[in-house]
Amino acid sequence: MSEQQNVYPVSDAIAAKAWADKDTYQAMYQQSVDDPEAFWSEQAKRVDWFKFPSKIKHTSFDPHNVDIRWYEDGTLNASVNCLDRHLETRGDQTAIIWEGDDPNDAAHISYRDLHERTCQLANALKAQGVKKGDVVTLYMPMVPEAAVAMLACARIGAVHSVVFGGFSPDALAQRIIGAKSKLVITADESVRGGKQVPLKDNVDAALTRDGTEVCEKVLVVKRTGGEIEWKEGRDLWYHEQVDGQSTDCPAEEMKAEDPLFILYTSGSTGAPKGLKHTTGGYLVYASLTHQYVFDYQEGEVYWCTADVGWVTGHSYIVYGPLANGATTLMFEGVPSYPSHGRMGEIVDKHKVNILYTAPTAIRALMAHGDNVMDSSQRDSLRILGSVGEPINPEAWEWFYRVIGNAKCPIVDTWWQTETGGIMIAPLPGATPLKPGSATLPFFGVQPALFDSEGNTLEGAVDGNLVLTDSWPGQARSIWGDHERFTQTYFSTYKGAYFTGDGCRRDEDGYYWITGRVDDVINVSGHRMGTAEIESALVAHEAVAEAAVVGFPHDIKGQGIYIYVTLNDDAEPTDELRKELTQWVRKEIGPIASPDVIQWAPGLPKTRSGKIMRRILRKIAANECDGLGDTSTLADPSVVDELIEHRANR
Ligand code: 6R9
Repeated sequence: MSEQQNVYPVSDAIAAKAWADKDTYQAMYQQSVDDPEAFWSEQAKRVDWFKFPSKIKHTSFDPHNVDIRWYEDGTLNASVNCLDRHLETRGDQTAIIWEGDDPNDAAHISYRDLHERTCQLANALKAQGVKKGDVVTLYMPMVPEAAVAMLACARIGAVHSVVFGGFSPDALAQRIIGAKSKLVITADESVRGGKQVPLKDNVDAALTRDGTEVCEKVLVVKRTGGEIEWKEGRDLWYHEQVDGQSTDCPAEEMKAEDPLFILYTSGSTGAPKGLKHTTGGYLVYASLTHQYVFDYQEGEVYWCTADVGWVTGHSYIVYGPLANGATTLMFEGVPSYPSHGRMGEIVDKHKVNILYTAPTAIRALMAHGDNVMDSSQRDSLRILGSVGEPINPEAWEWFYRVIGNAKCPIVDTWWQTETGGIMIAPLPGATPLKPGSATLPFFGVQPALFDSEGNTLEGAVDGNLVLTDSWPGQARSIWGDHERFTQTYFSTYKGAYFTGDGCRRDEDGYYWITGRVDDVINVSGHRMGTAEIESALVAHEAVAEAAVVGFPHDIKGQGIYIYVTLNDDAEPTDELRKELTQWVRKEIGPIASPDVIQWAPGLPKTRSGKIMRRILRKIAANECDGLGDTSTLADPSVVDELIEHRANR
C-alpha cells in the first residue's frame, strides 16, 4: 500500500482566492520558525488589544523550569474580540446559527444580539459575586447559552471550565472540586436524538459529593421545561437572572497570560488533568488557524460538529470563528436523528460552506452506503475538515467523494487539548492532499520524530512525535499542578514537548499520525485514560483487578476491551457483565461504555507485577500469533487461558 498513489493536487479554483498558496505558505512558515518574534508580533495585530504587546515570546521547555509566556505585556479581552469589535461592521450579521435536535427548531443570533446576551449574563454573574479569576463550571447542552456563558466569563475575567454534558455526576464533581468552582451553569435537560438527558439531576447528584461545597450557586437554563428538583438559595433560573440586566457590561482588561479557561482531558495515568489556557496567545492562534486552515472567507457559513465540551468546540465553534467574524453553526443533536441524512440536510438548509467533523461520524454514515446522502445536494460546501483521530483512507475517500461531491479539499487536522489549536494540517490553497495524512506543520509548529532513547530521527521514518519549540496556543500548565505538567509533557525528551502520539514522516515530509503510544485510548474521537476506567472498575465490589485496552473498531476507531479478574465470591455471569457495563457508564459516563468484557482468572504480569498490556492489546485485536516475547511473564499459562476465551474473533 503506497500513500503516493493517491495524491490530490491543490484545486486551481481554491488556490485562486485562498489566503495562502504554496509559496505564501512556505514563506510564512519559514519566517515563523526563523524569526518567531517578528512573525508573531505581526500576527498579534489580528486581535484588538488594550495595550499592544512589546514582549512577544518568552518560552522555556527546560524540565527544571517549564515557563511559557506569549505577549506577556499585552492586555486584551477575548469577548471584546469575539463581539464588540464586530458591532460596527457586522452587528446585524448572524454570529451563531443554532440548529436544534428537532429539525423544526433553529435560530439566528446576530453579533449585536450575542453581545447583548453576553453582557446581560456577565452582569448577572457579577451580581452573584463572580469575580475575575473565579472558576465557573459549564455543564451545558449545545445551545447558544453555552457560547454566551463562555463569552460572559471571558468578559469579566472569570475562568470557564466546560465539562462535557455526557460525563457522569462523579466526573463532574471531580472537576468542580479540582477547579474549586464557585458556580455551575447548566440546563434542566439536554436533548439529543429525541431523548432527554437529565443535566440538572446530574448536577444535583454531583453536588452531594464531599468537597463540592465550594460551589455555591447553580444557574439553570430552561431548555425543555422537564421536571427537576430545586434547592432554594442555591439554584437560580438563568432567564430570571439575566432578564432586566443591562445589555452593557464593560470588559475586564486582561493580561495576555491571564487564564481564559481550564479544560480537563485524560492522560495515561491518574485523574484527568485540567489544562490551563491563557488569553492572548490562545486567541491569536485560534483565529489564525481558523482563517488559514479552513481558508475561511468573509461571509461564509462554517460548521464544526464537535461539542463545546471538547477543545475542538472551544477553538473552532466559539473563539476562532467568532474572533474572525464568521457565522458559526451550532448543532444540538446527533447526525443520525431523525435520519442518517441529517448532516447533509443541515448543510443544505443553512448553506454551509465549511464542514469540520470527525472520522467516527463519517464511518458511521459510510456504513449505511452512498445513498445515505441522497436527501441533500451539499452544493454549498467548499472545504471539509477532519479531527479527533486518524482518518483511514477509505473514510477519507468517502468523505471526499460522497459528502463533498468530489470537489472539496479535506483538511485533516492533527492537534490536542494541550495545543489549543491546529498544529499539523494542509492549507487548502497550498498543500496537495494524501488521504490519511495530516500533511505539514502550521506556522510556528516544529515537529520532530524521536526514538525511545531520545535521538532525533531524520528523513522518512517512524517515531514518537514531539514539538521542539512553543507556539502561542500552547497550554501553559495543569491547573494547580505545574509539576505534573512538567512531568507529563517535558520529562520524556529533554527540551521538547512530547505529544503522546506515534507518527511516520514520508519522503515528502508529510506527517502520518499513527495513534497514541501511551495508555490513552481514542474512542470515537474521545480521549480516555485506561487507568481511569480501571480505577472505576476496581471500585466495584465484585472486581479484584481490571485491565483496559483499546482494540480496532470499524466505526469508533477504537473500542474498549476490558479484562476483569473477579473476587473469589463473585460469579462470572452475563448479569454481572451488564452490571459492570452500567457501572462504568455511571462512574465515568456513556462515552466510556465497555464494548467487550472478558473474564480473566489471571492477567499476564511481569515478575515485578506489571501488567503486560502489549499482550492484552494483541489478544483483544485477535492477533494471537505474534505475541512476542512472553518469557518475562510470571505465569505464561494465563495467556493461553485468555486466548482461548477471547471475545473478539
Ligand atoms: C483536537 C483533539 C488529542 C488526540 C491526539 C491524537 C488524536 C486528534 C487527530 C488525531 C490523528 C488527527 N488526534 N486529531 N490523530 N489525526 N487529525 O482531538 O484533542 O481530545 O485532546 O485528542 O487525538 O491521538 O493526541 P484531544
